[in-house]
Amino acid sequence: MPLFEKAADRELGARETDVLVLIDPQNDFCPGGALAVPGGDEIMPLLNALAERSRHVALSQDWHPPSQVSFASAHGQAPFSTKILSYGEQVLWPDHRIQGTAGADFHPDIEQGAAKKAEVIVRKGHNPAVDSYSAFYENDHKTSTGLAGWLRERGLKRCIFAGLALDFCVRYSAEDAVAEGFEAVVVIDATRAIDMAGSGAEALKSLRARGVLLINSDGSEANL
Ligand code: VGL
Ligand code: ZN
Repeated sequence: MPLFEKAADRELGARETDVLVLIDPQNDFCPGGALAVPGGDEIMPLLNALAERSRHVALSQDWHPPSQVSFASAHGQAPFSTKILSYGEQVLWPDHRIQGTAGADFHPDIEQGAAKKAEVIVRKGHNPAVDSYSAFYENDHKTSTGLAGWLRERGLKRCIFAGLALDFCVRYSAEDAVAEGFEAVVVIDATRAIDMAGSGAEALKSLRARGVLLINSDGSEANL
């Protein structure tokens, strides 16, 4: 079966019920930042281009207090190690995206572009005791950010995800979108992965298994 049954799928974001959800396009995830994702800065112009052609735009912003349970510094452990916390296994990260700091700001391209069009900005990870990868739920998989309700009340049905990082916040956002009954698409060339311990490949496998459509920004099948 062809990937694109409808020509409209090549116009991702153009439908009245589509929403482009740009995940965490912030300074700390770009080269030179506290938790730099390789090539993270390269996708910003593409995120803006997607925003321009999208009917609705939402942004998420990783927004941590100065001390957060996901920070390695809070546990005296090495960054990128893991720890079992009350809500499950958590990767421990370098301190990043602290509220009100330059690292937590959107990348300057986004400030000048997609952020101006965004109808909503969802901040997440502000609970000191629970991290939040997904833009829908904290990592306890119970505490809602309110995004699903916002989307429903606005009558939006298809979430098109791009941003950082593919294997953490983009992945879990897309998976939660499906769990909440939305259609979910990930625009692969508009993401970059952290790719620790095989997390990139695992994310793609899991996204596919949950029925998330993986495509490129030109509408072609993501060649993965
Ligand atoms: C993210 C790790 C920690 C992300 C945020 O945006 O993918 N990953 N905080
Ligand atoms: Zn974070």
